Amino acid sequence: MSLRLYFHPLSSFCQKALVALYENDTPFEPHLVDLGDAASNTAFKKIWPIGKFPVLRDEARERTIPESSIIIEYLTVHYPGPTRLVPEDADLARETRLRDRFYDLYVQVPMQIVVGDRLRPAEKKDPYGVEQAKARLATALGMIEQDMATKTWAMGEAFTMADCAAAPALYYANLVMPFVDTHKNTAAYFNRLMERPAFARAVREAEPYRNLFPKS
Ligand SMILES: N[C@@H](CCC(=O)N[C@@H](CS)C(=O)NCC(=O)O)C(=O)O
Repeated sequence: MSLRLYFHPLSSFCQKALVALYENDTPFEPHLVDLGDAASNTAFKKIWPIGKFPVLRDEARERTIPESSIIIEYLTVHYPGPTRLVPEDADLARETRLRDRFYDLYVQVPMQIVVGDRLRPAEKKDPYGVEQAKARLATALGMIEQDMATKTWAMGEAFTMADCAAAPALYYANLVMPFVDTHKNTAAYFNRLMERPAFARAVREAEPYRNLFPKS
């Protein structure tokens, strides 16, 4: 098998890459990275010293591809399937990338700050950072609520990379700042994402690790 994905099932950015792979039934070898295990951590950092997953390895092309969006771009070019995750049209592709960036930077990243703070030792907490992250997340959710008033998927009728990013971003954002009772368009979009087989599979596969998620 040519493709190997270094990942952890609970990780939101890894779920984003998994949705892309599952969406097109792209065969790959899953390689679970346990950052809590010194040997696994060291081995992974030899592949990508930054130490963040997902990372895709393509043995056939001798390429190592970090960063969830870049992985999806790579799959779209070299392992295309029935769901075209980055549109061919340049303007639509740019719009897709903007929404992908939006979900990564303004939903996932603030969500990670809130969750990351829960894992910090008591004397290293950053309440002001958490406050700022929650404010940014609230702004982003308000914008999504307007954006999703009339659309099925983030780009309209076609499921794209932007939805791969949105699915885990909204899943975890809802645990940090529940929105389903206050943002009806976002909630309806989130329900559609939850029902999308590729994301439903990623959520199901993360279940055995759910107890690792810090609730507070
Ligand atoms: N920009 C990266 C972000 C990846 C990322 O933040 N991954 C998290 C898991 S969701 C991670 O590796 N965390 C471990 C760490 O930061 O040490 C991407 O899009 O792939």
